[in-house]
Amino acid sequence: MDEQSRPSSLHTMGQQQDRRSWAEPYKIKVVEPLYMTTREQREKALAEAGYNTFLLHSRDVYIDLLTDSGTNAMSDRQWAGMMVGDEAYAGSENFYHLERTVKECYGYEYLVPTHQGRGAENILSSVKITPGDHVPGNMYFTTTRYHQEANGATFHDIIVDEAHDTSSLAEFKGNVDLDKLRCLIDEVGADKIPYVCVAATVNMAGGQPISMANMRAVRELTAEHGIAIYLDATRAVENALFIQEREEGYADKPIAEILKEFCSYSDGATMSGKKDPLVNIGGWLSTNDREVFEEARNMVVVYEGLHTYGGMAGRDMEAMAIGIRESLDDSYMKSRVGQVRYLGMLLEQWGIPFVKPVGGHGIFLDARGFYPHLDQEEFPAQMLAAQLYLESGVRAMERGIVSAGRDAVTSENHKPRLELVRLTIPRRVYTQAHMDVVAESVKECWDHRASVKGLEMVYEPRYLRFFQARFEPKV
Ligand code: PM9
Repeated sequence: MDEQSRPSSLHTMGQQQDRRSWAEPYKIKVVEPLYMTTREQREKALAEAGYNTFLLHSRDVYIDLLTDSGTNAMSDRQWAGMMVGDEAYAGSENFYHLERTVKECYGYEYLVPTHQGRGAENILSSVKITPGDHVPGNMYFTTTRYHQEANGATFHDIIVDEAHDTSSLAEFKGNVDLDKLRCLIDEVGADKIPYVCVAATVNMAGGQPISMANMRAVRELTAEHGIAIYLDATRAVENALFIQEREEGYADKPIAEILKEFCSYSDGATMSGKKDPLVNIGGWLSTNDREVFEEARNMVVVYEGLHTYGGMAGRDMEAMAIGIRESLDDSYMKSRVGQVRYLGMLLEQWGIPFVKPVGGHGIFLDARGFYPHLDQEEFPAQMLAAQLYLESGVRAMERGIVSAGRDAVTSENHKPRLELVRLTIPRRVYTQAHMDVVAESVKECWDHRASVKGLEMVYEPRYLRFFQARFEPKV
């Protein structure tokens, strides 16, 4: 129903009640059952999983907020698209559809498909980085930094200081600090910086957006030095909503237009299709640089698959092409972020500490606020995620010292200021009632916070340890 044909009472309600402003612009056609467990079952499951929520069986989880990655519900249009999958080894029709869609929606000239985002990161890092290089970014992301370091670069965090402060209400906490970038260029020289890695709605900062003005300024500064910008466009459409809401001059522009302008300040992008593009698997690397493209297209056949599928089935590429268009619908994006804000609003009323302002894809609980009596090396966020599961069967993810890993040179633990637990909201999957249950479950943990003890890490994998590390409770 469009605004004109809405009954006036509903229309008025729409103006007055927050809830109306983000009601889902879709209805449910297919459902999947959820399973409840007893506390006894959860205690056993958690112990077997070594207190790591990544190691739980999904059958033992009630509401799964581990990640918004690949957990999206596809639309009827996308499922219909799956039926026209062209599974030819070479030259799949669906690849050309995806290529056209990325060009039209994101504006990049060349596309290299990959099995998911880290496949694109691997290729970009190998193509662009020479050992001894430096890659600045607006906060690290786990897989992104891994590939940069594995290719011999040093990562430098150049995000604004507010990003590390859970209570700062700055509207664009994902912004690049231009002075930090300038200092790095002066210190190491522009020829040692193959590209600046700019992420939209910065995941590890709590899904915090970067402004158009800042992106433009980064472009101007790097252009002076001939440095390229590669965007982590994984959640760039979510970022566009924040620009529309908060930045002067964008209130009347559609998200699609904002996205295109935003991307125009970069030379290319890596994409995890499992987020914004509303699919369950897939990714891509795009670029406007013909040389980078040629090299990447050559590498993709070694690591991913032929350059017209890159590890995806034809049907997956079709679903992604359709999903990208759906993600650009303004009413969808408002409901998506609106649901995250609704959960934040519930937690706020009980004074539960989390990263403010609420970001795009989840609520990031501040584990230091829950457990001030725990040292960071007792893994407070890991423990909070475990406690939440124990209380309620809700699964969340640690985003603190465990995720941050160790320094590539000294092997010391990175000790991020942010010690967070992420309640990540899958797209189009859960209802408002689920958010109510989640909020009440977090409240239970909040009420019982004083008696909680820390964890000890008893198994630590070498790479991206948060996925598989095991812990035991301290006695
Ligand atoms: N993000 C997430 O849950 C899934 C894996 S890490 C726990 O947030 C960004 C900003 C991401 C991201 C994945 C990737 C990698 C790149 N950039 O998972 O390889 O948030 O498709 O993408 C996850 P893939």
